Amino acid sequence: SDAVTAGSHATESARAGLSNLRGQGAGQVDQQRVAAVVGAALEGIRAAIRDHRVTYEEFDAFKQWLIAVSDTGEWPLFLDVYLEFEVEKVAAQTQQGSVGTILGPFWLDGQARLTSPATLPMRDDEPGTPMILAGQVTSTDGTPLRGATVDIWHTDDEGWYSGFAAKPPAGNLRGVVACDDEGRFEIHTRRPAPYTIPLDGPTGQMTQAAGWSPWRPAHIHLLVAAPGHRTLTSQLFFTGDPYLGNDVASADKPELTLDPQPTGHGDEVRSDRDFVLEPG
Ligand code: MBD
Ligand code: FE
Repeated sequence: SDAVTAGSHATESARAGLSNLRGQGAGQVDQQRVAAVVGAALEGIRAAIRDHRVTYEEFDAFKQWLIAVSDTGEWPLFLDVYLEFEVEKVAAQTQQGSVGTILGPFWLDGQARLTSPATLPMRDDEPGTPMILAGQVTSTDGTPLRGATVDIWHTDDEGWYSGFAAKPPAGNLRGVVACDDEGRFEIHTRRPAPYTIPLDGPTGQMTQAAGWSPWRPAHIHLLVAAPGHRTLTSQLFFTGDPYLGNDVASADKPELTLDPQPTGHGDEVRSDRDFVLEPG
């Protein structure tokens, strides 16, 4: 199924790749913090059981649902859709520079290394509107950042991510672009499409059972990095997208909206966006 394809690849990628990106995890955690955080999480669930008089039938269904999340490999999807935005908000309270948002489950390590101006790997007949994303990476004091890179990934024109769906070839619409000596980048790609989480897996089924929208607005994922600076994790969205403000992953922000304009070359569009990185 689509859910098992996406889920198993996201689980594999989370196991292998996340430690390269954000380090080895929390390590040894203080007992008081375990009791406080895990205790609060469990008490939230117990309160839901009490307040809504949850039955044994519902408790058993919950157990089956959790087992299905594991069986389909959807833990990365479920966690990044329903919880990551709160972790990102906590982190953002102590961060300077450009506004960021969540990483999500579909980043892949080790993609094509390109040099700006760059065209992302794509099929000869890659469908969708040609789009240029260009800008400059600077430090918080305005210094252009030599050695900056823009790791970029997004769906194709049908809403599929390469590496997580059968259709797009490996590496499609993903790349790590080296900026010029002034931190400038110009990336040629296709405009992505809105994305629905898999509807045949437990995360999508729970979402629909609650009557919530399973859609994310169309978005471009970015990791903007430079020597001596904190890597910015962000996404860019599009003005007029019907799913803005109703993102199933609660990750869209007004500061992150693009309004691409025609370049005059066929139906090509372009957006310019600069990024400011915090030293550290
Ligand atoms: C996505 O494409 C995504 O970016 C997130 C955060 C969650 C699910 C699918
Ligand atoms: Fe995404």
